[in-house]
Amino acid sequence: HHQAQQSAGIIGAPFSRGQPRAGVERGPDLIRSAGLVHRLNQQGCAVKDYGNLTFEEVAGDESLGLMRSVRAVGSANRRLSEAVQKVKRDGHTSVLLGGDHSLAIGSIHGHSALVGNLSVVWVDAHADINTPLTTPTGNIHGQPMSYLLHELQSKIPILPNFSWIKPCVSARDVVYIGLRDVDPGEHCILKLLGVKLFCMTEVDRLGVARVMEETCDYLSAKQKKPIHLSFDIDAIDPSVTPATGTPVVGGLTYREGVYVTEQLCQTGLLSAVDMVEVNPLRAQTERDVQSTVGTAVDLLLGCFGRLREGNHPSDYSLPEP
Ligand code: HAR
Ligand code: MN
Ligand code: MN
Ligand code: MN
Repeated sequence: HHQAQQSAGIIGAPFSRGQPRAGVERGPDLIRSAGLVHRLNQQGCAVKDYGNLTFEEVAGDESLGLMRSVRAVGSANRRLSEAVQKVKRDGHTSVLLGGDHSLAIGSIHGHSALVGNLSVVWVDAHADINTPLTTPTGNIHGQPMSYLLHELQSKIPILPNFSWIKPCVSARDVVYIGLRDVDPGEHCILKLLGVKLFCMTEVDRLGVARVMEETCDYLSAKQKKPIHLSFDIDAIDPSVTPATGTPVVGGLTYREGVYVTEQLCQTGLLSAVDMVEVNPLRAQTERDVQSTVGTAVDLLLGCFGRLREGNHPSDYSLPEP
């Protein structure tokens, strides 16, 4: 059950315009400072760090009804999509360090542009599937899935800097894990499209082992598509990962989160990962920041083959006396 090591191509996206709270743009550098690259190398994973994207100020980005920073989100994601395509072209598993979850638009778009049809595993307290017309907040980090799904295209209005986005994911290829704060419009969409989901009720009922067994069975039933894991740190319980913009009580434990990443890694299909919504300015204490960032790193290590039973290189030779 040991997977061949995959290399990681890291992209930092210090971007926060998909939501109103400052600080989430510090995510990429914080996660790197916690030793991500070194620890991936230590576990035998080759890493290329592509550095941080830079995002120019977008002039005249006035609100469109409730929707804020539409042009900035559109152009940042266009950049990100290009960057993910480059990482995939170079043969790496793409690792997006966010930034807010609106970045999933460019990350999934770019991933799909290079590998074709893919599966999406969305681990989040929230469904992030509001359309610009159902959003109760106008925050685009609550909407990325709506732009990506083929089935929702007739519900999406024309938006500035969004015309490059081509829907690239089918509802049947999506699995949600960890949901516990879903808006009425989102719930209607999820039921209408019959999206596979394991909300916290299902995690309670089945346990995480069965949730992951069913997730992997569901995704490999038809054909084995590359998997895009979009991990919002707020999926984990805020007692563990409090440094995030919209914490919701009653989340996944640290162990459940790590188990999700271990099992997805073992499929051998994991092709891109997003780690988003780490916001140090939302923490009360430095310890809260460390707990949140440390958990984000451990989840990423799990994606690249770290096992809690321990690991050793395949060429390890026991020292002889
Ligand atoms: N559903 C709400 C909205 O659309 C809040 C969702 C945003 N929070 C997130 N996304 N962190 O996962 O605005
Ligand atoms: Mn083993
Ligand atoms: Mn969330
Ligand atoms: Mn999210």
